[in-house]
Amino acid sequence: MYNLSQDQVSQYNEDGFIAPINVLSENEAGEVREEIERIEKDWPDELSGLGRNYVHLISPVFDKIPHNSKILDAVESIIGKDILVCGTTLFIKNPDKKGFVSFHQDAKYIGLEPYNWVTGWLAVTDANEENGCMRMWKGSHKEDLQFHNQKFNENNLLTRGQTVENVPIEKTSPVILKAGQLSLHHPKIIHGSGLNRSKERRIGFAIQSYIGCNVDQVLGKMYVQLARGKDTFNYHQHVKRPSGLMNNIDVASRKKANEELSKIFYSGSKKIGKF
Ligand SMILES: O=C(O)CCC(=O)C(=O)O
Repeated sequence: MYNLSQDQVSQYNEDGFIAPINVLSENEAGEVREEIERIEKDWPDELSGLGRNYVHLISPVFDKIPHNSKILDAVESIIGKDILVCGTTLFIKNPDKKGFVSFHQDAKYIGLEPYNWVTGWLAVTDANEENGCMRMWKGSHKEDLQFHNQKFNENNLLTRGQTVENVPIEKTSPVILKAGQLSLHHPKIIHGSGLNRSKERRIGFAIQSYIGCNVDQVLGKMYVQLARGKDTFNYHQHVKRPSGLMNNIDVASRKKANEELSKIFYSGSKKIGKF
């Protein structure tokens, strides 16, 4: 059992995140990277734009991640034993690009209520200050949701370029992870990440998010899988786990899931971004 200790749960409640949690070996993380690069090579458009979402529905290698029992043990310590996976997203920063993630709170536009949910971020490559690891503003999850400026800026990896302005960088903590390690963060914590100044890709596999089965989607429709326990509320559409890499049926259901997700992301917005 890899449940969090009492101290770790207290730390999560106090800071709004917990890291590092050892999940995959370096080799296993390397296999995930290979799978990403195989898909990029053989199906060049598949993981770009909106296609960076719900990737666990098209590849058994990706599918294994949100169902990993070490992650689920830790998640159970935070949201309880009935756990649904309602999304995955690849956050890739290539060294020759200027990608960044503005400071934001996940709960602002995602429509998941109540906040009995947690986001996992698995480092597929090392993540450090040089290559633009996430930075968390400890304790900011204890405040209400903040105003977000919707900037739709070119290199921002967020859907609307949603930004909490004037975050004091010196009060934020870098989440430094080795490939295969995970962080877990709270729906309301203010976090973001800067440029990749290294010569290698920085790849994060976000499980956004693990929700308790009591969590509803108030803005649209979500495709979920039962990861542990029971879904006693049955609020969401359940979707099958993939039977192979890029099988037609799986690709079609992921397409539907992404169309619905896009409606949620841009609910109430006049403009649509590229993800
Ligand atoms: O990958 C990043 O740098 C940011 C990801 C993020 O904001 C998230 O997973 O909530």
